[in-house]
Amino acid sequence: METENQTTTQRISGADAFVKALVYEGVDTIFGYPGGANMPIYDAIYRAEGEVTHLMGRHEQGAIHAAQGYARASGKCGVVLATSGPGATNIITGIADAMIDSTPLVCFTGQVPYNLIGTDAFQECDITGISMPCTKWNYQIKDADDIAEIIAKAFYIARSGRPGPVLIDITKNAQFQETDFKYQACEIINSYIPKPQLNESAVAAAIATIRTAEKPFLIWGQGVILSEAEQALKDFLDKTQIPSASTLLGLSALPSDHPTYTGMVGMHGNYAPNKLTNSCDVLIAVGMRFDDRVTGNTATYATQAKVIHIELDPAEIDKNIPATIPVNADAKEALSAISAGLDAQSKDKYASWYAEFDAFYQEEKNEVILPEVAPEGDQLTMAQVVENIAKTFHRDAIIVSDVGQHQMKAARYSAFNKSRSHITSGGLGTMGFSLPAAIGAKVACPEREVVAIIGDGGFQMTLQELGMILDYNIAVKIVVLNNEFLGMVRQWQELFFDNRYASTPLKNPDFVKLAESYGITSLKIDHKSALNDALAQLRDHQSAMFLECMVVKEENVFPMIASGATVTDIRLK
Ligand SMILES: Cc1ncc(C[n+]2csc(CCOP(=O)(O)OP(=O)(O)O)c2C)c(N)n1
Repeated sequence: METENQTTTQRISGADAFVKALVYEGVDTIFGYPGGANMPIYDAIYRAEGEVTHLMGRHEQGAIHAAQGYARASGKCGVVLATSGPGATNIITGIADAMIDSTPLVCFTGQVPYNLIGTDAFQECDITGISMPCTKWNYQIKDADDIAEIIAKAFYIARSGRPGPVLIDITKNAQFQETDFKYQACEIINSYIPKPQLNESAVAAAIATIRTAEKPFLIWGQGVILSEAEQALKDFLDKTQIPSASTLLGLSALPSDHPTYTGMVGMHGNYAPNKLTNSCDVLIAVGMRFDDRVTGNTATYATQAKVIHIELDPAEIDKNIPATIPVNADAKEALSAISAGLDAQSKDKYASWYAEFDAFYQEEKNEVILPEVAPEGDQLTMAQVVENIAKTFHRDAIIVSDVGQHQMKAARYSAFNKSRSHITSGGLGTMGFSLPAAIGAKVACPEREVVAIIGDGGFQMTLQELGMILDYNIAVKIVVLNNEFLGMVRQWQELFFDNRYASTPLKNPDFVKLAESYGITSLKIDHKSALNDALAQLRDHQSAMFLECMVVKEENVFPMIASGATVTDIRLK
């Protein structure tokens, strides 16, 4: 519990009340950007010296992605503060990203004084209206007396149940106005039930179905991480020995070398788990939402299987794939309860079923993995760089990838020992996410190595956040995989638009000089013989370091399920 209650009242300004409320919620770090409509709050943070640390982004989008990285790495609520109008709209991408990836965030925006609302005042914009479809809850505070109660509610809603972003807009008059401050943490809201009760008959049905399964298959998603069900998942798999696979956002919930692990599902996932989704007789889906990047064509997805869908959010059940046995519950509780009703098995029980996975894995290894990680010649491939990052950092770093080909290579070739070690923009696919999110992750986990893996396109979307590294001396390691293309779009142009590379070749600046101009030690390599030494330098460097790797220009990401195709149609080339 991060919250604490206060019994006595104090007469203070709304802005001071804001800071106190944050402290009561256990917030130690906020990311933001100042402006006219949040100046009283900035002044209160300044005066409260040391109570909460504020880190200034160089753009509000950078600030909110940093808050997201902080939340994803730590499991705590990320907090962001922006001014009104353009400051507020600049955080919308991050809010939408946090909503679809279930990231707990409380976003604060300044607003013009209440008496000016509706007058098209300077920097007035209806941010509660704009953010309504992409927040879990939003509210406009117009009176300082509401600050404590609304902030308490905001944190409760953002953190509880399926986490998500909340936006609180505070008018400037409310920031100046005095209020009798008293803090009471929020523990219940009528009509909001964050956690459903485990349904015993659904658990019994799941147990009976898994007992009789001959080819069961378990796919887990980020819900496992969000409900801290990592150990329950591991125990379940250790006991049942059922083959398992992760979604993109579920990566790192289970160590990559777990004996039941068969790889990642999805458009650019591994061959075997994708193919065999359409062969299993029971599909156990845990804390995942059957995203279209996972299912391909839903009409032909796992239609042969009985689907046991364990999911906290009732809206996700039957949304994309009908559940034979819906288990609307917290993943940890459900996995533990189902596991308790099953007998321990050895892997032999499913030997022929595992053999099917092994055969497909061998095919993928020969056709894709080996040629990518050990290519002929001295050119660098993305896979080589990613695989060697995993080795050099002893599978122990937090990997924060951006969006594109390198993201898929980072997911495919990284290896994880600990949960919350893979952070990426999964649902929204936001280019520019990685650099600021890695900064936020490093702030949250200063004891861990954080490596941002970024494409040359995505790097240019938020590279101004190198300024945060300069300002606060944040020791993130940045690896830009430079193919001089918007690679993922180029790949689609090659495959589906007859090689017409419309607006995908990139003319890049001198990234090394640029990073150096922010005081960051930088290195560029273009040969595989230089890779290991460069990565060792990156690992051993005590402060931030930038490494640009010139990689094969027209490399593709395979396997691939073409958009809208069936998972079984996954291609190796
Ligand atoms: C903000 C945003 N704009 C556009 C896209 C569409 N998009 C997806 S991947 C991609 C190319 C990314 O190129 P780069 O960052 O160089 O990475 P690469 O694919 O080459 O690894 C683009 C343009 C996006 N995901 N996000």
